[in-house]
Amino acid sequence: MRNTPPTNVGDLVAAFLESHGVTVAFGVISVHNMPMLDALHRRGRVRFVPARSESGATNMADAAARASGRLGVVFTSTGTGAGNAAGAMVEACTAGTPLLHITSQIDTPFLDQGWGYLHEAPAQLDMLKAVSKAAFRIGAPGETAAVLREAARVARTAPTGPVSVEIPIDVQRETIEIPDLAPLPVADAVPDAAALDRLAARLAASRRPLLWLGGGARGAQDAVARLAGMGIGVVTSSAGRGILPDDHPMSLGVFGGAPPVERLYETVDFMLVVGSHLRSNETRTYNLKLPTARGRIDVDPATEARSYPSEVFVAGDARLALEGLAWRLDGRLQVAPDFVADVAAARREAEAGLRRTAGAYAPMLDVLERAMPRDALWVRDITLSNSIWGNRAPTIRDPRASMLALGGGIGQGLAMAVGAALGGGGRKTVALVGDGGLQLGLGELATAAESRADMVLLLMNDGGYGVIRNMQDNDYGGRRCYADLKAPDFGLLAEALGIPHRRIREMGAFAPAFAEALGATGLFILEFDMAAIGPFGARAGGFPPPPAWAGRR
Ligand SMILES: Cc1ncc(C[n+]2csc(CCOP(=O)(O)OP(=O)(O)O)c2C)c(N)n1
Repeated sequence: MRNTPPTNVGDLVAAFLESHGVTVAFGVISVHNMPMLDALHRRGRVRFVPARSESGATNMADAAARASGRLGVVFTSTGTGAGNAAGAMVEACTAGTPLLHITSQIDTPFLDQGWGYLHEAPAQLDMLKAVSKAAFRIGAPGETAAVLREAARVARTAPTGPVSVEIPIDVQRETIEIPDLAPLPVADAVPDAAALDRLAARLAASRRPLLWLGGGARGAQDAVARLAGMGIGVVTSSAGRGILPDDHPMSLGVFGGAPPVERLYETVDFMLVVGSHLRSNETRTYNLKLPTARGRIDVDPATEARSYPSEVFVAGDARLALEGLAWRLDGRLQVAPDFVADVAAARREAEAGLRRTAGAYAPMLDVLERAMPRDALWVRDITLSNSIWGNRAPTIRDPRASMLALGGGIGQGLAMAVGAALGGGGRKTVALVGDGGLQLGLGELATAAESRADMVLLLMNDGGYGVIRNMQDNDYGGRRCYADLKAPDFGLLAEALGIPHRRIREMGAFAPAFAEALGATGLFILEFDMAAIGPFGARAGGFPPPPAWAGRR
C-alpha cells in the first residue's frame, strides 16, 4: 500500500504505537527523537506527555501500563537521556511491567567509533540490556517494523518486562512505506496437564489450604475468585494486592507477614505460592515461617530452585494454571468447617494490629476507607506511612488499583501517580508520598499540573527521611545523620505552580480537606504536618539477616 505524502520512520513508530492500542506516551523531547515526536504530534492519535525528567517519564509510562494493562511507552534521548531512565527501568524490571523504552542513537556512520559525536555513549546498548528484559538496536529503516513488533511481543510475553529499542537519528528521518504493524501473537506458557493433576490432588487432600499470590497472578482474578469461593484462603504480596478483593471473606490482604497470620500458617496444611518472588522485604528476609507443606506455580522454571523450596512445582502461566486447578477441584475440595472463621479471625486481629501501629494516623485510614472512590488508584512512594499502613489499607478490590515501587526505590511515587492518573482511564488517583522521596522529582509537580493529572497527593512531611531515622534508632544506637533535610515550603511551591494546597495539622481537618480535594479536578496537595499530628504507634520493622538455609545453593 502506498502512503501519500511520503512518511518517515518517525511516522512508522507512531503508527506502530497506534496499532498496539497505545493512547498515551511519556518522555523528554530531544534532537535525537524529534522525528518520532513530530509524527506523534502530526498524527494526533497518541497523547504525548512531556515530563521534566526521563526518570519521571519512565515511571509514568510504567504506571500507565500497570493501571491500564496496555503497553507503556517512554521516549528518551541518546546518552544521558537514556541513562536518566535507568533507575525507573530497574523498577519496571522488578515489577515486570510491559513497557517499551524507545530511545535513540547517533547517526549510523558514526556508531561505536568514539568520535565524540553529540550524545554519544560508548556502551549504551550494554547499559540498556542491563536494565531491560531485552534491548535491540535498529540498524536500517527496513528493520524498524519487525524489531518494534518483536520488542512489543517480548515485553508482553510472561514474565513480562520492559524492552528498550535504539533507533539512530538518521534512521528516524528516512522515508519509508508503512508495512503491517499488527501486534504479534503472545504465546501463553501452557502448564503440563499431568503436573496440574498432581497439584490438584495435593490440594484436594488439604483441609486448610492457602494461596500466596504475587504480581505474576494478576491476570488470574476469575480463577482466584472461584478457588476462594471453594474455601481456600488468600494472602497476596504487595504486587498481588487486590487480585482477590481485600473485603472477600477468604482474603488475608497483604497481611502475610503479620503475627496473627504467621500463627495461622502453623495450622495450614498446604500453601500454594503463585507468581511470587516471596521477596525478602515481605518475608522478613526469608525468616517468615510459611506453612511447611508448599507447592508453587511460576512461569519461570528457575523459580523452583529459589528461596522457599516446595514439594510440587508447576511451570506455566498463572492464569491458565489456576483456571486448570479451579476446574479440577470443582466439587472435590473439602475444607475444614472452622477454616473460614480462623481466616476471618486472623484478618481481624491483623487489622487491629495495623490500627495500633498507625497510632495518630489511624483516623486517616477511616477517612480514606469512607471517602476514596471505590475505583480509585492508590499509589505510594517508599515512605514510613506506606510501610506502616498504606501497603495494607485502604480496601483494594482490583490489582490494577494498587501501585508502588516494588524494588523499594524512593522518589518514584509522584511520577507513578501522574502516569496512573493519565493512563488509568479517568479514575481518580490518590498518592501517598514523603517529603524526602518527593524531593527526588519535584519537577514532575509541574508535569502533573500541566497535564491535568486527576490526583490527590497526600504529602507526609516529617522533615526528612523517617525510614532512615527509624533504622538509625533501631540499628545504629540512635546516631542520626544525613536524614534531616531542608525542603521547600511546599505551600509556596504549590502556589508558584498554581496547584491547590492545604496543610493539615490535626487529623480532624483531614476529612473536609479530602472531600474538597476529591471534588476538584487535577492535582491537589494535602500536606500533613507530622510533627504536629503525632507519632506512629510503633517503629517499622527492620531487615533481619537471612536464615542459614537461604542464599547458599
Ligand atoms: C532511590 C533510593 N535512594 C535511597 C533510598 C534509601 N531510603 C529509603 S527510605 C528513605 C527515606 C524516604 O524519606 P521520605 O520520602 O521523606 O519518607 P519517610 O521515610 O520520611 O517516611 C531513603 C533515603 C532508597 N530506598 N531508594
